[in-house]
Amino acid sequence: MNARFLPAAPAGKAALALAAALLAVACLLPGAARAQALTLSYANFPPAPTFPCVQMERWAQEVRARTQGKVEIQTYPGSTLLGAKNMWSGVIQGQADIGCISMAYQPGVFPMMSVFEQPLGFSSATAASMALWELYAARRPEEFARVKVLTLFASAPSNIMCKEPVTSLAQLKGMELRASGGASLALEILGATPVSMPASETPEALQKGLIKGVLSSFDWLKDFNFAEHLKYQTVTNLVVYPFAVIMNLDKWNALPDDVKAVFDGLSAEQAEWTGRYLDAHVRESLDWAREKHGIEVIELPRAELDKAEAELAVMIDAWKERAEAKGVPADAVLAEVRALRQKHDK
Ligand code: 3IO
Repeated sequence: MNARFLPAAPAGKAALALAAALLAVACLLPGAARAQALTLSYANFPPAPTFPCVQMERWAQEVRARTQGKVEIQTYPGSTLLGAKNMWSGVIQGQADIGCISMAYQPGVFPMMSVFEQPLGFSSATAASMALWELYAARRPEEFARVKVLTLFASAPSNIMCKEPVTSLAQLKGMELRASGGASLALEILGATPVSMPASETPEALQKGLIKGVLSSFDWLKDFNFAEHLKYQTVTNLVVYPFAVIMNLDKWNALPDDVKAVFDGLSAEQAEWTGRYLDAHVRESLDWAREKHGIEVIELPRAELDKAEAELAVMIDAWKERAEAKGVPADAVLAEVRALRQKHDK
C-alpha cells in the first residue's frame, strides 16, 4: 500500500514462518506423547458437580497416576456423550468406552443386583457401596456378562425433598414425587404417586411443575441446587440407588495386562472412596441448605417409620419372585447382602 509498510513485509513473513515452525514443534511434542497414551472415553449422565461425576474425576486421576500417564481418561459429564437412558446400550455398542449407570433406570435388567434397590435398611452410602462391590465380586452375576464392571457404588439412603412439608405418611397420598426403580415402587406402596425419571431429567420436571419433590439422597439439595425450591426435607432413610461403572468388553479385552491390573486394583477402593465421599457430602449439603436456604428438616415419629418399614416388606418378596424367575438364588443372595450390611453398617 505505501512504503512505510514495505520493510515490515519480509519481517512479517519471517515471524510467520517462525510461528509456524514453533507451532509444528509444539504440536509434534504432545502428539508424540499422545501416540503412546491410550485414551478412553468415560460418559456420565448427571451434571459435573454431582457425586457420580466427582467419583469419575477421582478415578480418572488415579488411573493417570497409576499408569504413569500411559492411560488418559477423557470424561464427559452431564450427558454430553451418552444420557441416562442410552448409557447401558451405548457402552455395550462402544459409543463410549466407559459409562456410569444407575441400575434403577433399567427395571428387569439386573435381577440379582437390584436386590440393592430393596428396603434392606442400609444406613450409609459407604456400607451399601462396599456391600454392593463385595456381592458382585463374590457372585459375578450373568446380568453383567456383556460388559466389564470397573466399580460399583450406591447413593446414600433416600429422603423426601419437597415443596410442601410432609409430616406424616398420610400426606403422601396422591403426591407426585420423582423417583426411579425400587424407590418408585416404595413411594407407590406408601400411597404417593411416583413419577419415574432419571436424575438428569428432574430439574426440568420440577420447573414445569410435574412433580412436588423427589425421593433421593440429600446431596441433591446442593448439587442440583434443589434447596432453593424444595424447602421441606422429610427424613425417611428409604432405599439406596445402586450404580455401576461399566466398560465396553472389546475395549477391556484389548487393554494391556498392566493396565487391566490397575483398573482391577481400583474397583473395591473406588467403591469405598465414593461411599465415604458421598456420606460426608450429604452432611455438607444439608448444612449448606440450612444456612443458605433455611430449609426445614422433618423427622417422622417412630411409629410412622415402623409403619413404612412394615408396608415396604412386600417389596422384598416381590424381588425374590422376580429374581428366582430369572434363575437367581434369591434367598442365598438376600442372606449374603444382609450379612454384608451387618459387616459394614455399624
Ligand atoms: C443421584 C443420581 C445422579 C446424581 C446425583 C445423585 N444422588 C443420588 C442419586 C440417585 C438417584 O436419585 C438416581 O436417580 O440414581
